[in-house]
Amino acid sequence: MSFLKRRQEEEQMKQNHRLPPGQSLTHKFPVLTYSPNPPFDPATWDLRVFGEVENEMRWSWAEFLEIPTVTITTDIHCVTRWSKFDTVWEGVLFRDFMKLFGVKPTAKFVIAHCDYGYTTNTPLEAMLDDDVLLTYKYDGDWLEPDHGGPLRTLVPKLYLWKSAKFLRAIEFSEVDKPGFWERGGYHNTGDPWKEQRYQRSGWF
Ligand SMILES: Nc1nc2c(c(=O)[nH]1)N[C@H]1C(S)=C(S)[C@@H](COP(=O)(O)O)O[C@H]1N2
Ligand SMILES: [Mo]
Repeated sequence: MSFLKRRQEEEQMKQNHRLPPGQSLTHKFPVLTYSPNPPFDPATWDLRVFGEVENEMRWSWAEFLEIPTVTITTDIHCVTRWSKFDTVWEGVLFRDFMKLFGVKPTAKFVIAHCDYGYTTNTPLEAMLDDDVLLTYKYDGDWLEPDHGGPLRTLVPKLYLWKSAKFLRAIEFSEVDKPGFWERGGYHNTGDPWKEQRYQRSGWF
């Protein structure tokens, strides 16, 4: 077998191992939003944190940009069956962000609230991983509105609908509160490696 052929096969094996079941690789970056992109005015935009926290807080855009960031490279997986490898994101590490206001031990779920009413729920535990961000830069540039700019959550270990675009508030809750797609029939957890795509309780 030629050197090149072997390298190609190795690459393929690597990709197969990285691709969750039922997914295919894309080099594009598809856009999936049920709403229009919200207008963004840096003078009036804010991000709020509320619920089971020690201090409910609010950041203006300028204040939010003061928070230290990290940059990560990660694979992302959409329930519509595309995956994209090695995407690069800069943002605030969620578990560091939590130290700014303190989370009460009663908090068990994180609910992301977005412009136009999109919500998505995630167990707090899943938000503590070292790849969960509040992100505003993609591939070195400001996050485009199509991909959730100015600010979105990034939870790469779950299907991408759990990564909330146009994020405006984060709720820490004692009880689970299924979000927009979760109420619509998407799986409540959404682990791509377990193919947790849909559950039968929703509107389809
Ligand atoms: N606010 C908001 N966030 C959202 C959505 C949405 O419609 N509104 N769609 C979700 C879905 S279903 C997916 S697959 C991803 C798509 O992210 P992308 O458009 O950057 O690929 O965003 C998720 N976050
Ligand atoms: Mo999606």
